[in-house]
Amino acid sequence: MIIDKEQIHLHNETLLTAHQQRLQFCKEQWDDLETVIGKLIDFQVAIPSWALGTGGTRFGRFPGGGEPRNLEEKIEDIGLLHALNQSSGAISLHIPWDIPENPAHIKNLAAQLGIRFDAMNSNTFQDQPGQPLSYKYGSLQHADRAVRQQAIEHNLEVIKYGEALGSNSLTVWLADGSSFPGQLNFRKAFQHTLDGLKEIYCALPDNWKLFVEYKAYEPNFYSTTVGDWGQSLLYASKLGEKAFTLVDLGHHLPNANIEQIVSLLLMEGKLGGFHFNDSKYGDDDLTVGSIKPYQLFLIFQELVEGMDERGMDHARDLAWMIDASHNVKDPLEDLLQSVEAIMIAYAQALLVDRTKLGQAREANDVTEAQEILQHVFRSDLRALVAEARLRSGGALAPLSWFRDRQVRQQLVRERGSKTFATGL
Ligand SMILES: [Mn+2]
Repeated sequence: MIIDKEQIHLHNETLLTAHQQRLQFCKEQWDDLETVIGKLIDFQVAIPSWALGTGGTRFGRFPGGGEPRNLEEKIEDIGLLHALNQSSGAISLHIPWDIPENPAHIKNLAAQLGIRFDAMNSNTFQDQPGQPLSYKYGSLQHADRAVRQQAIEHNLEVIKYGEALGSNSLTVWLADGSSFPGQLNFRKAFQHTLDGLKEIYCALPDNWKLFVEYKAYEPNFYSTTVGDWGQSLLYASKLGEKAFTLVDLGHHLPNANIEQIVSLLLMEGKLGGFHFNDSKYGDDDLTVGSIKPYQLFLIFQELVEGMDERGMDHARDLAWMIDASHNVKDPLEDLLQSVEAIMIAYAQALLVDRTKLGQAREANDVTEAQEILQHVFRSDLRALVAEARLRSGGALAPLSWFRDRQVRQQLVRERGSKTFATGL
């Protein structure tokens, strides 16, 4: 389904007066909004191919119909999101779920929709049909060299697919670990994993990055071989300058101070990528900003401050991606909400008065520091995000557009009500 730009234009016209009033209100409160709007226009968040279908748990999955049946339809869905919000101009693929049979055709289709290929993702957390050896007891950490070799070769294959599509990074998330005390020699598991990552790292093309993603627990429940940012940083530091830590919001133990983690990783030049989602209990994969929007803002405030400190380009120097798998919402509606939440938090972070915050910190004025942050957090900046969309050719109200035009119903008619997208 391709969106007609004229339809978006007509939709925007009906909302324009109200939008301009809200924008004017922002302009009266804040200085230098043109810079902020320019940065919002540049900022793009990649959508993973596996978030386009309804997620599930081990207890069940309840697909909503009209899910993309193949890679082409996944790209079309992201094209639809991007046409509406102009901030979803990248796709992150997963191998083997998204093996491109004809890379040139796939590349061309994505280019037509203004979509580039973000990080490639390997999968050694499941056994695939016909796979000779099992990952039941891990992949790169495995006691058996042959299993480790199979996992390494899979990652090399993922790099090849990525090269064919124009991606320039590989994200490795390992489910490796142990579920019971005594199961694993921690040092051996680490060393095997490091050796495997070294072989993968050596096969990276010159302009590629390797992201080492960590996760505290699940599917293993006693130890995880890349379990936290310290372990990830250890691997990334030993691997070399093309290796970075990737932070996924949902991959921490409850109440972890993620804003402090990103601040220190940026200080070390080792933060490479970021996965957005939200959670109440663990890796819940909920809509970004649906549970802890203040935490999201605090993280963005550290991201922006830390990137500026190093002279980094907000839009290009980190890999931004949504990593969610919601069970009960329309995936496309959920992604529109997630991108909106990210853009709002980013806009808020851009408007923090850092000079005043610095002065408050120097004076140990804790109350004032809180006031400075919460003043921005409690300001309604949705009109700024909408203005960035409007100037880029997107819709003023993407979710309303999606519902009013009955996009999901159209997709169900095109694809059927019993479709299953590959994913989690
Ligand atoms: Mn992730």
